[in-house]
Amino acid sequence: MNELSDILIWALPALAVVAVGVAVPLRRRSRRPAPPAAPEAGAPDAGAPSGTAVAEAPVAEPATTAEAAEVAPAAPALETPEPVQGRLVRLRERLARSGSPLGARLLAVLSRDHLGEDDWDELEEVLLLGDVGAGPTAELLDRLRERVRVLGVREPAAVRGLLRELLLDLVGPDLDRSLALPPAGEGPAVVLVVGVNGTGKTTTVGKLARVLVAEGRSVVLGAADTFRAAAADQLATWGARVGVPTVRAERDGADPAAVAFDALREAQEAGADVVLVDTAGRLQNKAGLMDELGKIARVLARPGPIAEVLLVLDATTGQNGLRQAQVFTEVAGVTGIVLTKLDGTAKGGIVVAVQRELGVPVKLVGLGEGPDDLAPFDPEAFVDGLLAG
Ligand SMILES: Nc1nc2c(ncn2[C@@H]2O[C@H](COP(=O)(O)OP(=O)(O)OP(=O)(O)O)[C@@H](O)[C@H]2O)c(=O)[nH]1
Ligand SMILES: [Mg+2]
Repeated sequence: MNELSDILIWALPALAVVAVGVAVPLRRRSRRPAPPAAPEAGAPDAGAPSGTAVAEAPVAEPATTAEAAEVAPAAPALETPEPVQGRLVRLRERLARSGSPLGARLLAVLSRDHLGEDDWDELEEVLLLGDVGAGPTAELLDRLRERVRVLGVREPAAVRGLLRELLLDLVGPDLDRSLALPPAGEGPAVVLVVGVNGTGKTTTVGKLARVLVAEGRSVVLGAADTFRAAAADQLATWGARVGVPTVRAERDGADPAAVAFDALREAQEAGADVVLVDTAGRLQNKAGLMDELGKIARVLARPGPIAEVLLVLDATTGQNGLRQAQVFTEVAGVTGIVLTKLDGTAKGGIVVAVQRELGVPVKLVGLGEGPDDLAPFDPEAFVDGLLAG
């Protein structure tokens, strides 16, 4: 079983296929860069409806931003994103660390020789605390009890093996979790990123841009969060670090759908493979936000279907986040979930509940605030991480 899981952990999802030896022939930085100089507000597109600007990349690596205006970059100094492969191992390690209260408690109960009623109750409690959700927990325990009884399994290791199998079943080992992106050169494919404020949308867009760059794809970012003044700067900073341009509004409060449209047009003109569109998570009122998201989605879908609508969910908000997510799913036609902050929670069971409630697979997970702390979701690695006590 373990051998099998190890093999599967290394057998990467399509997303992660081409990550090493990529065409990012760049110097690795040992420190976080200074924020890029104020993006040049050149007018690449006279007459663009929203008055957008493209923050061109690459940028120099100045000691100070003041210098940046003067120092013309002789050679672009960009970061080389970490290969995607190693991330799955880190996923398992981090999950093991953050999820250990869950794993340790599960294993503590399961190491008892004979499971009595109190033990089963305790298992239920542990799973509920881990945010697996009431329905899935009941289902899992019913099946586990049945198997233990029918198979006459007694040894703790064998019961643990059964639990692993059932958990994996719940997580859905066969769901397609790859990003539906066409081969390089056939783009631009649109990836729209939505979610409640603070869940990690902008960070995820930045990390995902790095993954795509590492795969050798060309990317354009669209800063369709025009609600917050700093949002476009935050996004442009991510892009500049890996040489990806950001299309942004020239004034705050511009129409986000127009920015999204301009980003798509820029990607088309530049022959880019993917355009990643970041959105706002907060507006004065929820109805306004949903109207706006609907409009962005419609504009982006004009030339053809949107490749992916990724809903970003913060794993630490548990079941609450789930209810909020439902609304987004209805408005934007979500095709995949990005579960962020899994590194900071012992409630990894939320993966199961999320997929159940929303009917959409978890495709990516955020494992920290670092630039390369985004990994393809791998059910085997995830369950092993959960069960590592
Ligand atoms: N530990 C951890 N922190 C994360 C992760 N993803 C994002 N964050 C942090 O969460 C905070 C919010 O991230 P943002 O990307 O700004 O969130 P957002 O959804 O764009 O927020 P709004 O633009 O306000 O809607 C930042 O401090 C991120 O560093 C993750 O996977 N793990
Ligand atoms: Mg944001």
